[in-house]
Amino acid sequence: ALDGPWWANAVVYQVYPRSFQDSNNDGIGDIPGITSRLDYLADLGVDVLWLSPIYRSPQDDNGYDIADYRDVDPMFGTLYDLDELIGQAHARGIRIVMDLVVNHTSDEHAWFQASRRGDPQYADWYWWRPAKPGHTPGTPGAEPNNWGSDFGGSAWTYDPGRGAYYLHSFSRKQPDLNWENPAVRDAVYRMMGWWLDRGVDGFRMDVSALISKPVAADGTLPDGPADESGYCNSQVAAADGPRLDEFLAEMRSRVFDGREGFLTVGEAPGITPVRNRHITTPNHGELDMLFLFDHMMFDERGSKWNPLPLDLVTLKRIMRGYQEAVSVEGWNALFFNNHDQPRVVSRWGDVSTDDLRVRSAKALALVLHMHRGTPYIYQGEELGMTNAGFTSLSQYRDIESLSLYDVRVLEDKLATHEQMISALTMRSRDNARTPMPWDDSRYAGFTGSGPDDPGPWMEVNPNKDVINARNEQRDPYSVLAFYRRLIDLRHTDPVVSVGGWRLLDADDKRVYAFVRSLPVPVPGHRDLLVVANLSSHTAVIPPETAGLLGFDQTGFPSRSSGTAGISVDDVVLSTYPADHTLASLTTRRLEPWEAFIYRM
Ligand code: TEU
Ligand code: CA
Repeated sequence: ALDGPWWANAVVYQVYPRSFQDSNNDGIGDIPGITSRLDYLADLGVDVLWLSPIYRSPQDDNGYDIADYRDVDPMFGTLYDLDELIGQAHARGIRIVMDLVVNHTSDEHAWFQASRRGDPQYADWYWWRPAKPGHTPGTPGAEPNNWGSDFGGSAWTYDPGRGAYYLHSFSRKQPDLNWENPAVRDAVYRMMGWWLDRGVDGFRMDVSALISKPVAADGTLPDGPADESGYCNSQVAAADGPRLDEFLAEMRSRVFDGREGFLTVGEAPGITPVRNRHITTPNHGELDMLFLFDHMMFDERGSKWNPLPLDLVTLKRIMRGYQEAVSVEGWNALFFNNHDQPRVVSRWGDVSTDDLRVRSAKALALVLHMHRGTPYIYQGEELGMTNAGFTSLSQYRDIESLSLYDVRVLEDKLATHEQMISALTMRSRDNARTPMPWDDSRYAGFTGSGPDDPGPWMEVNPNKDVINARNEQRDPYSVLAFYRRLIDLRHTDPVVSVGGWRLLDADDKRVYAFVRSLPVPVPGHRDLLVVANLSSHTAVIPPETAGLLGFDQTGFPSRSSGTAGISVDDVVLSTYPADHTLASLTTRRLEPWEAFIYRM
């Protein structure tokens, strides 16, 4: 009952290299900077470090556009710097997982250059298609189908030299690779093996759900249902294509056979929980776990640019779907944050006062980390970092934010300037990309502030005087200290790592509660009850949960199992002092953002 894969009690930490630590004061984070902060990560207790892309790249999409898979971008350092990082991480017992961006390359990659020229060896490595019959190539409406790029506009760009369109699910500098071509797959697998031989421990596979496209028998790619932009986002049109399982299984056997101790996690918007179970069931030999996105896309109307407030009942329903689909086979990756999402404490927490920010950051962390699955922490989340607070377009750097502003405000007139600025404030990816605040100095210890230093590539969050690593390292009640406790609990308590999960009081609008328990009783391991008031109001512990705490149906402690016998030692962790939570357990009343783990 206590067996699980090694990653069941592991916690992964994602580093966005550009914004983590600058070592040479050019304003951009780099690999030696990450190495210099490994002790911070070891102290936090994380087991795996996932690095967003550091490969050679024109940086059109901050490195998610790769021009050479076997080299490091000079902006981030050298291959030898990376060897040093891998060695130093391993010396601290931390594994390194690299980002693997192989749905597309940069248009500056040698493969695309050769393909564009029509070089016979590479001609078929990308998705080249003719204009729609009866249309003049390169004119509006002549695109091969109605697929839209995630960054706005058509997913097709006409190349006059080659006389055809190429597909790009993201920017026109990110052409999609043609996975139907076995030579493409072979090149990818050999590159992956090269990195594993160099010492990396696995891969996070970018948009892994997109690699198999729905090709018709005549070679065309079919139209999909159009959204408010008039296009069908290619992430919708091409999600979970017909050969996905085949490609992933081939990759597994070609790259990983005979290797051990590695981790594969796929980014999978468009994959359902049931398909997640199939892909992550070990004997299907595909991927270890996936990032699903339903819980990142329900608090919006039409698109992420029309955000809605948190509806907790819906969030619970989605999370329950994820959990129940893999209760017997398969696994989950757990996350509320990454480099593409706004900060969760600004999104679903309460940042109106610092006290509420701290409590809501802890409550959200507690809920996430107590699910069954492998938790991912995105840099700065462990400090309770908030959104960037930008108010002007000139503060943004992200290609998505800037190009969607143009499309929605200037071209399609779907939003006014004010509406889009306010949408960006809530949803821009740059909210997660401000430099890591290490201390309260001018640039937060991220980069130099000497007279000749250029300063950071993106503004430091203005609240760095309050929210920074040094402050939180000194404070035993900080968000950072709380994350340390959560990680420690996963390392030491098998109920957390391999226990089952059961939702309580699904319809309660404020309280998120569930039970974790081992499938068969094991002496010394008691069930854990997780109760969290995810609201800024007081809340009543709802009936099903109260029943487990020994309240009878009239709401009073029943004589047999009442809360009378419980002690502070049964409160494993709480966002309030343990004796306060003990009192809450007897009154059935929860403070705003009061969240705790109770050993039953
Ligand atoms: O993101 C793909 C993805 O799922 C997008 O929908 C992403 O969530 C969206 O841009 C947010 O609005 C991956 C990377 O994580 C992202 O940084 C890259 O820009 C993208 O792929 C292309 O490589
Ligand atoms: Ca640098």
